Amino acid sequence: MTYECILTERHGDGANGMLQTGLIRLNRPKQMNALNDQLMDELGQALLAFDADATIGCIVVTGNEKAFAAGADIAAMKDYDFQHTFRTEYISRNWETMRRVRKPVIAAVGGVALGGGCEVAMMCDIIIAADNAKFGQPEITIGVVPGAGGTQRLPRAIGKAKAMDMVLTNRWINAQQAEAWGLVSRVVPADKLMDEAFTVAGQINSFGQISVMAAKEAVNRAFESSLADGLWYERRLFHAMFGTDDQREGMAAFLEKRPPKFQRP
Ligand code: CO8
Repeated sequence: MTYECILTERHGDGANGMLQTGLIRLNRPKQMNALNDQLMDELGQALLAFDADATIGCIVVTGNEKAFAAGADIAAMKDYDFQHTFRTEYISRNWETMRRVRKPVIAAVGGVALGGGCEVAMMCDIIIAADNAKFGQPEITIGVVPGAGGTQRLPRAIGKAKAMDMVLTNRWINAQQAEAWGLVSRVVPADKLMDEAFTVAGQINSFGQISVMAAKEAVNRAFESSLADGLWYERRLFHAMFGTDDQREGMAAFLEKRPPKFQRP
């Protein structure tokens, strides 16, 4: 598959049945990786292709050292009108693809993650930030509001007060604040960003794939359900794990004091 607005590669040699990591690099450097329709289409296709590839365990999405992404492409959308966008879902039809991905997706964020860029990062399961990263929702400054989760995922991540501050005043936060506020899970020096992302992905890849996918599903459920429903769902998934070879192998290996050999494709 040839893409124009993203680059893809596989990371890891896949030796001894080790799962590999799929890397997707947003690649419109002249536009600070502004997210146009083509880029979002390609991102969705690449995500689904890696998700369907049995040799891939995790996906890393990144940009470049200046920009993860500076938001939706303002030049591309400036002349849109409501009737056209509503009818065709132009600009929104391809922003939800990430939700269909069942394997973990890690955002490795260097530079700016603004507007739709911050929203794409928040769609991922884990955000690792370079120490030069900046997060913001500047839509208010160009006469619109966030449109891909900024008003929904941000308050869930950092709470209403801070989310309101960012969305209403165009307050940007740096990597350290983002970590302290709970938006990102790790901050590393910029030149170590990809090493860290691949280390985290490699660690996840070493575990049983079914339990990894089930764990992702269960955590995401916490944002979609009541506590009682979520706890019920988690318990059912926990029970279901006892139908897997990986559960038998994982527990046997622990008791036999040896590394587990989880199922591989
Ligand atoms: N769209 C289009 N082009 C952009 C964007 C963008 N979002 N951001 C930067 N660029 C372009 C600039 O126009 C410029 O192009 P050129 O060289 O041709 O003039 C080039 O990238 C470099 O940008 P700057 O010269 O401005 O570089 P600076 O280092 O001075 O500033 C910034 C970098 C801070 C990133 C600045 O460019 C900026 O503020 N960008 C806009 C940020 C913004 O407002 N983002 C929000 C956009 S709206 C949005 O994301 C809504 C998402 C909703 C999705 C809904 C889907 C359903």
